Amino acid sequence: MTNIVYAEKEEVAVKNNNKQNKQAVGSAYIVLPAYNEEECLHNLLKRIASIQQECSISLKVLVVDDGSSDKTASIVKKGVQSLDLRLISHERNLGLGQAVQTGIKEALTLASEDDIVVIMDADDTHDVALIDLMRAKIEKGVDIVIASRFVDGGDDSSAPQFRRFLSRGAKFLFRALLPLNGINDFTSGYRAYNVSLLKKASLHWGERLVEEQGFACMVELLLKLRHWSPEIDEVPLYLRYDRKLGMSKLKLKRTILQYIKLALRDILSPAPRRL
Ligand SMILES: Nc1nc2c(ncn2[C@@H]2O[C@H](COP(=O)(O)OP(=O)(O)O)[C@@H](O)[C@H]2O)c(=O)[nH]1
Ligand SMILES: [Mg+2]
Repeated sequence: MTNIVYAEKEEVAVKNNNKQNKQAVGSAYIVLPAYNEEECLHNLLKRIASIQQECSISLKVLVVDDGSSDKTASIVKKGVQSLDLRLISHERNLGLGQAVQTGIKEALTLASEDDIVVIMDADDTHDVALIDLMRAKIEKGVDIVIASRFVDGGDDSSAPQFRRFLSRGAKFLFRALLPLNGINDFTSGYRAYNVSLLKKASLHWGERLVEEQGFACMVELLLKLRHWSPEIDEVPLYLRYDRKLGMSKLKLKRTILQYIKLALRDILSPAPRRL
């Protein structure tokens, strides 16, 4: 069961007055999958609120609280400044994949074709200033923008060794096995998507758009979206793991197995858009 609660604060949308360009993005729906993120979520929401004025688009935040047992939900209900903030609650913990699926589904019911969906971690390790850079790329025709640790200017040196090892391993695995040329960071949890691409994929895959329960869901989404031949680009992500106050929720062994399974399944069943 999924409940949606609106934050107490009234919406104060930042209007986009520059609509002459047909491809101008209207709003960014920022999906934050959150599981026990009381320590960092408030800081992240404040950061998003603080960039509203300089952003040329309206920012709308959807927090998917995945059965947290801490104050994650009450932080969202309380609201932050003038931020347009909604809480979507899973009654119990269903995993990152299901939270991403719920967030995308909700964003797509609210968004228009000229909007973007941004998915990012709720642990305040991702730089909110990238949202506007991603928006600019999507306005130029890019369909998916990945905040990448592995391009010039990207950095993940503040992350624990095992996390760095895993994301590099995934990069080599998926670059070697899968035809997604030019992508360096397959597992980043921070990306922006063109809404029309997500709508096409969602229409096709329905509830099966995201089937992986764990962290492999980010790769799964990329693999499924590639059947629409999207233009994919990356912007450098300087990961601020030093701002993370809680522990990583990633389970190393389980995630490695999920990546291998995902790669094998994709290679063995290459038919495009299979159902
Ligand atoms: N909804 C949901 N989100 C989760 C779950 N596990 C992790 N997350 C969220 O997924 C994001 C990534 O997890 P995080 O601990 O930041 O991983 P790391 O930064 O890659 O080490 C964060 O926003 C978490 O709150 C889960 O079981 N359900
Ligand atoms: Mg994180």
